[in-house]
Amino acid sequence: MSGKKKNLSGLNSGFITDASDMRIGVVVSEWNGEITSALLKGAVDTMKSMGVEEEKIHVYHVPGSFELPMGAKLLAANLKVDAVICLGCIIQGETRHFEFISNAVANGITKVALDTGIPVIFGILTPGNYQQAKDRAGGKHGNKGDEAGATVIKMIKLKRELSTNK
Ligand code: DLZ
Repeated sequence: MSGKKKNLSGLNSGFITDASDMRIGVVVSEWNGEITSALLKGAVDTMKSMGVEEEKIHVYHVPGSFELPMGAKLLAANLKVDAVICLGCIIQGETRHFEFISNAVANGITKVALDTGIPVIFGILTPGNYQQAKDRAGGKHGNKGDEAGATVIKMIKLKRELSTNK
């Protein structure tokens, strides 16, 4: 995860849609909170810059990344959201069960999206160490939160386009 192609920000350039009526849930892991707070700021700033209204962004926290799929499912079931963003940070060098947690989270998020039919965005860093996490949470490699914020709007737009063509 390095180099020019891997800069995570700037993905919304040239993309235009009306996002003012989009309702978006955000689930944030408390583990590695300094990093996940920066991801949250990136996601919210990007969504607002693309037209999402602040009061339509619903932010909830869970203890760790392992709880993100369940958090996403609870938001999807209980809030009238168009999509959910999951934000977390699992650091390989500091997490003994790195593979287990990362795979469980990726599979869980995929399952929630397919089961509920609403987009659930994977905004989770899986760096080798803490510095690599900082580099991708508002540092020299951009902010994966920005990427998640732009992705959620693109997926809602896609879903709406295909729904109206039925
Ligand atoms: C237990 C654990 C560890 C070791 N590392 C991380 C991590 O790097 N990032 C993260 O988001 N969560 C971690 N957790 C917590 C688990 O995700 C989970 O919250 C607990 O195992 C309780 O289910």
